[in-house]
Formats: sequence, C-alpha cells, structure tokens
Amino acid sequence: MNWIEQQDPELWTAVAGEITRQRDRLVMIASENYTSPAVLKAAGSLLTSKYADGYPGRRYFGGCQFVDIVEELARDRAKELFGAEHVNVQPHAGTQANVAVYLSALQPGDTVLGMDLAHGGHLTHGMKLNISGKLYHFVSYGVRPDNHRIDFDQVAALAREHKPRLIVAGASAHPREIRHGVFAQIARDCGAKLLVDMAHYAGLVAAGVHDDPVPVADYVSTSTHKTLRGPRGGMIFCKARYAEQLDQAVFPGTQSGPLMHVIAAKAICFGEALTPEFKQYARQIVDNARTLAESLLSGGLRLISGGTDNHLMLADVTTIGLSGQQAEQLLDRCGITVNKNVIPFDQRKPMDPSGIRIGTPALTTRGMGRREMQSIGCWILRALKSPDDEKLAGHIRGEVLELCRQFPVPGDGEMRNDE
Ligand code: DSN
Repeated sequence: MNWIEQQDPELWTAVAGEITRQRDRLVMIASENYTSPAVLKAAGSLLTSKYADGYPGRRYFGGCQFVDIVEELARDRAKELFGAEHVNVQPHAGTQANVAVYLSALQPGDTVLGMDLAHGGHLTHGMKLNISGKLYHFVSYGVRPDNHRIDFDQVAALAREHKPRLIVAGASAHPREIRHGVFAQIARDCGAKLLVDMAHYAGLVAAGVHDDPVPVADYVSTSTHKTLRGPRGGMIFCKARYAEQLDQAVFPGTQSGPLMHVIAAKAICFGEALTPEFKQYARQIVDNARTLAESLLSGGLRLISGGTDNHLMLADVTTIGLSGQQAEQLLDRCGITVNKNVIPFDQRKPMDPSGIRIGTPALTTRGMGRREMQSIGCWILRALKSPDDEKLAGHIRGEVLELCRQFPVPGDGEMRNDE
C-alpha cells in the first residue's frame, strides 16, 4: 500500500494501470523515456511546495536559500554538459522554452523560417494554430522529395527572399543528423539569428553522437525528458550577450514561479548525463535505431530517407496497405507502442497519416540492445503484414511480455511502494 493508494484508490487505479502499461509494453514513442529513480524522487519531493519567482540571489520570496543552491547546481551542470555561455533552466517545457526565445529575439509580426510540421518540424516552429504561427510570420522550409534530407537550397533561397529575423532549426520527426553549421552560415548570410531546437536529440549532443549546435547557434532550446532522460521540462542556452534579455523573457515574460522540484530533478539528470555511462547509453540508442531500421528495411518496409542517423525512424506503412492509424492500433494490440505520424509530402490527413514514428531511447534505457532490436523488428514486420491475424497478435503480445520481464523499468517498484 502506498500514499496515493491509501488516500485515493480511484486515482491510484489509473496510476497503477499506467505504471503496468509502461512496464509490460515496449515504449517506442521517440520522444518518451524513463528517468532514473533519483530523478523521479526529486520530481516528487517537497520542493514542489516552494515559490521562488526570480533567479538565485534575486528572488521575490523568502526562504529560497536551498532552492538557490538547487538552481545553481542545475545551471552549472547544464553549462558544463553542453559547454554553453549561459543557460536558463526554468522553462516548464520545450514549448515554453521556444516561446521565451521568440519573446526575447522577435517583435510580433517578424519573419521567421522554421521547418514545416508536415516535414518533421514542431508545432512551435510556426504551425498556424500555435502561438508561434499566430504572433509571427513563419515561412516553412522542408525536405527534398528525392532523399528526404533537409533542402538547404530551399532554406537559403527562402532566407534571401524573406530576410527573416530568426531561423529555427531542429525537428521532431526527422531521422537524419541536422547540420547546424549550414544553418548558421545561411543565418549569417541573411543577417538572421539562429535558434536550434534540439529537444529530440539533446542527449545525443550531450554524448557527442550528434552534431553540436551550441557553438554555432545564438539560442539553443530543448526539453529535458527525451533523449536527455530527465524530468519533463525545458531549458534554453544562449550566448552571454543575450542572457539578460532571455532571462527576462522567461521570468517575468512568460512564466512566474519556477518548478523547483523539477529543476532539482534536472540537476540530477545533468549530473547523470556527465558520466561515461550516459555517453555509452546515447551511443547505444543510435546503434539500436540503426539495427531496428536495418531489420525493417530488410523486411521490405519503406523508411523515410532510407534509414536513420539518430534515435528515430519514420516508416511509410501505406506501401504495405495500411494507414498510420491502423499500424499504430495493430502494434498496440501486440504490446508495441508507437505513434502515427505524417511523412513528408503526405497525401493523407494528420489524424490518419501514412506513417508511424518509431524510437529507441526508452527501450535502450531498459538495457535492450542489438539482439532485442532484431526480435522487435521481426515482430513489427510480422504484425503489420498480417493485420487480421488475431492469433499472431496474441503470440507477439506474449513474446513482448516475456522480453519486458527481462528488462525492468527503472523505478517501477519505488512508485508502487512508499518506504
Ligand atoms: N515533442 C513532441 C514529440 O516529438 O512527440 C510532442 O510535442
């Protein structure tokens, strides 16, 4: 019996169900991961009670002497991890981080280049219903139709034509390494600043297995819970000359009280990411993604861009007669969780697109490697190729359960029992 179960059994039923779901299924959503038990503990600690509007040494509330230490630790570790001049660790999420950069670097109506959501970008890169698309004049670039790599000729041409004040690089569903130096050159040539949103691949950058945007970008935003494997949250790096204006854009510009329990958990995460074990983990994420991609390709599945350089791949399932929605549901019946996703130049609608996005960060955290990726690739192919075979789905579900039992989720037991 734990505190939640004792006080609120109705709510506990849902929480326990979610814990079991995460334990007994293969979480392959590219943006999800499992934190360490220490990160979980900090995120659920008494620090949640503390108001600390402001920054260390300059707070609008008393009693901040300990949370000041927490935030300084988080900032120092983040700067060391990414070799950055300045960091703000207060953004509540990646979206808030991007909004703060926009508030700091732009005026409403300014022109910005960002990657098309339909080509792998993010809502905050100018989607018309998002605050980014409503307040600023976003112009979208995308990938080339022939190889699905970022079309830098298009980016440069749009930059010359529209003279943006800011260029946003980074993506949520792009399986290839992003060449930040090329973006930086285009930004310099047209007099724009460069924001790199590295939310998806921050952990890979920290470990040196992805091109590093920090030296070349004016601003770098990220969430902390994807490949970086921390608590749900955001963070922004910038050059020292933008620090004061950026900090003002976070507080009081777009947020008030920082989430000190989450900032404590971020500090732990950054400490973990500084270790050699984390570098090995990030290498394994990429190795696992390559192995899985090879397995899917050899079984005849079409992957956007023909493979992957990072932690994710995008499969076009229409070539085997399915929609993305059908594939997501079919794999879910087998205990494999992925998300339906548009593919570049998709002819279908976002709620039932042509693709699925598959990622390896969470399974790599559980300790799975090459052999497990080959088995999973095989199960995915068999399930997708026999969509009506309920017996096969049941059989794969059993295999998945067996695999999950061999690779426990960190912190599972701790969540069920308070000490
Ligand atoms: N960051 C998004 C994803 O890639 O899943 C969700 O907003």
